[in-house]
Amino acid sequence: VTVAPGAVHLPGRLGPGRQRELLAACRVWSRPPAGLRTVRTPGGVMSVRQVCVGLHWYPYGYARTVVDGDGAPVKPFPAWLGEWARRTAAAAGYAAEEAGEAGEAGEAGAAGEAGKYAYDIGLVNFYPPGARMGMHRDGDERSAAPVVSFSLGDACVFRFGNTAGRSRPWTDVELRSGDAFVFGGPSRLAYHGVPRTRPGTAPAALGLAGRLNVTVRVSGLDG
Ligand code: MD3
Ligand code: FE
Repeated sequence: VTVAPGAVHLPGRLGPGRQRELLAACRVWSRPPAGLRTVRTPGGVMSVRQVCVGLHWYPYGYARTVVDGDGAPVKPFPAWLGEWARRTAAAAGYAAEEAGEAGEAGEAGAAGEAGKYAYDIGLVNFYPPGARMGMHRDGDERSAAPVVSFSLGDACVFRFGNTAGRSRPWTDVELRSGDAFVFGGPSRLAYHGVPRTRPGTAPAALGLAGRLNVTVRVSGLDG
């Protein structure tokens, strides 16, 4: 479902088994060192708690150690998460072959490999009941590759705005456990936020109280 140019909602992208797998990974990533932490921005303390793999996001940049936590090295970004993101981006119409410095379609081997979106960041947001995320845009990545988001647990209201500022017009979309959302092209720098979650709406079998969102991104930084 295309919500705005470049913004594609894929409801039910992850079945129950994949949701359990991703949740299990999030639980491992959340443990110290370099585990779940509270983020302090110049504007105050975020109600969402966060953990990153691959690269650590802090206001407003990326680092290889948890600069606003325990200083430990960030956990490695798993190859499977990059595959999930590439396949999901492809399902939303973003063909991996268009990325990077790939040659003509059909050209020999290297082009296909070099052309893959080199996803290297997993950013996990945990929303306890009552948590929200204010309208913002994500401009710290030096890559135009689409951001892929996976939702787990409680449903939420996701607010997708415009590139001009934090105010209207916007579109509110309900995101549920297992949904994916892909943001690329003209939507990549749009303002967005999560004004509320819906506590108690997580699938009972998942065993998650609250909401988790995993965004998969390309930093554009050298390995
Ligand atoms: C649109 N997370 O981590 S996911 C974030 O549900 C973030 O936790 C929200 O906004 C959440 O930065 C929304 C959807 C999302 C993620 C990244 C985007 C939308 C985006 C980057 C660019 C444009
Ligand atoms: Fe964001």
